[in-house]
Amino acid sequence: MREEMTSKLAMELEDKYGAHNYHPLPVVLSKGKGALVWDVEGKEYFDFLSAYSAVNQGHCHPKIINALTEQAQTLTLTSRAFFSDVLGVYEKFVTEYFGYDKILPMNTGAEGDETALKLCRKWAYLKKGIPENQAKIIVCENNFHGRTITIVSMSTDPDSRKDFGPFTPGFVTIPYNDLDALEKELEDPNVAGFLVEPIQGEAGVFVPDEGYLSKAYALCKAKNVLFIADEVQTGIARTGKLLACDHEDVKPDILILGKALSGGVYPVSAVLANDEIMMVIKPGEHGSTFGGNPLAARVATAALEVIKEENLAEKAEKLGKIFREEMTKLANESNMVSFVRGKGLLNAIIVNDTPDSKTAWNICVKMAENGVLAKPTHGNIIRFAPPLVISEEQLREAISRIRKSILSFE
Ligand code: IF1
Repeated sequence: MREEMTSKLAMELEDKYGAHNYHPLPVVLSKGKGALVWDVEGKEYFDFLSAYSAVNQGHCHPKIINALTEQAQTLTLTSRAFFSDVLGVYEKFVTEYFGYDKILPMNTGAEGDETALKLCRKWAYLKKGIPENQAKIIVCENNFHGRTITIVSMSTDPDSRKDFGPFTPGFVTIPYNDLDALEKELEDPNVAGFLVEPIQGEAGVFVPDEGYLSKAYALCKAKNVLFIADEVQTGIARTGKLLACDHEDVKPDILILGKALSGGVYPVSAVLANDEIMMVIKPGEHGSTFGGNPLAARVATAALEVIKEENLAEKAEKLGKIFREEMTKLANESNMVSFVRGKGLLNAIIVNDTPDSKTAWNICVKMAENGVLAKPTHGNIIRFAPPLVISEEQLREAISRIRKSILSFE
């Protein structure tokens, strides 16, 4: 007989039997629908994290769930040792959707970044003529691209790196949003690529200056260096355009997608590029057991159709403006909030306290009590990223709860 599940029991089980690689808010979720989630005791919350922008289409979107359940009863995994009747159809759909010749399908965002790094290096040796093992890839300080050893080798966050060495060589770090620093590093003929988040999510929703992406792209093109955009978090309509790069009409040489590519229903990631880059990888040189599986292909297709059918990019643009207006009013009223920043429905408030203070955490605990879920990113920054399907009425209700929570600390 299964013991009656309670929040308390669920937390005890995770504490006893699970690795302690997270410090979750004390909330135990058991149901999700659209912009709403419910805990074990039935308390309702607005989800303002969306699993870090993986649930842009809303929790358990019926169209995506139907695609999942239908395919799950037909064929889930073949490996790439064989063809399937679903993968090619998906590959055509997604390459036309984003405007590239080809896709290399993977599963997690980190695998997408790793794939992009391998693609960039191989292109450097076979096409740019950089001497073998000399390729360098430029990355930005405070980047977040995942948790693998090579990816944390690019990180400047001590917590991501400590005691995980030795690290992968071949990365050059420059300040984010600094074109002079980029131009200087691009003088090195062995630079193969520039990997960048169009908005730095984990770092605290750092939106670069207008024109940064397009000027960075131009500097890379002038030096035959690949512009690689990690849109795992900013992509799929989150920032008010299909891709954050679209705000500046930048078309990355290599595009990395993940998270909401599946609407949060299944791990699906993708690397997109044109033939002169993608075709440097030959059979047997890269892949994964689950990469491009029929379930992922059907789920991702449905997830991308939902984005267009429900105009979620336009919604994110419109509702994001309302959110930032209201948070700016709050910042003017309360000395708890310094300011708000973001694009579309990827926003963050900067709490007026030191990064090592517990204030942001305590605000998030109070917001949870008031029915809004969010989590601090670094120290005193709280990221707000609701599912893009949230209605204006729901958004305004959540904003009033956020206000109430923050003003209760005055
Ligand atoms: C965690 C952060 C966000 C990403 C970008 C690649 C990946 C991510 C721009 C890797 C993943 C996730 C990882 C998750 C929490 C979350 C996160 F706080 F870790 F940094 F969103 F900001 N590129 N971000 O944001 O994708 O392998 O996870 O599928 O590790 O706790 P993944």
